[in-house]
Amino acid sequence: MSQLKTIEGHLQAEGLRFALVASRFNDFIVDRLISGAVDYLLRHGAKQENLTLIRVPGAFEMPLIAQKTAAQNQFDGVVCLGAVIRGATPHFDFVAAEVAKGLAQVSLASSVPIGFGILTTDTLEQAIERAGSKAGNKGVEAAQAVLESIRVLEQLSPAS
Ligand code: INI
Repeated sequence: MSQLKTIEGHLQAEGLRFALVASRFNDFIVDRLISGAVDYLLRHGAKQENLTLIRVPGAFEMPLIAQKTAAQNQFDGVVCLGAVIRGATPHFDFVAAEVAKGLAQVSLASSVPIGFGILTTDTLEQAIERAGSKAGNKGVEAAQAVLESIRVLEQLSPAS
């Protein structure tokens, strides 16, 4: 593989501006995702003054706010953070499906990298595990994915 011409993103965030769009719903989980994402970006060279936190009510509202955020031309990337946890009704399925589909559309339509740091779990315990304990931190993963995507896009021509 090493002989192939390769385009890949480096993980240096210096000079980049990020929006973190985070839901208030399940905020005790989401706050850990925010902490993980912020910590990751700062440790990779981002400046605190270049990080903006935007709060939204729940995951369902996230695609619209992410779309408006991406359209501002103020941010190089948008990290979306939330937690959709299954309850006793089908509400979970509708919210989880809409946020995933909506954020994918926003990313394609805006050409701004959107990180999908939305936990979709069957139980609260699974969410806790993915918010900074034994199964990692989805906020960190989403921040890294956005940073890497920004750096890849920089190397591709605007027309592609
Ligand atoms: N929003 C979430 O972010 N996570 C959830 O687990 C959740 N559940 O399960 O209901 C949730 N619902 C609220 C939804 O995102 C909207 O904010 C609400 O329906 C108002 O539009």
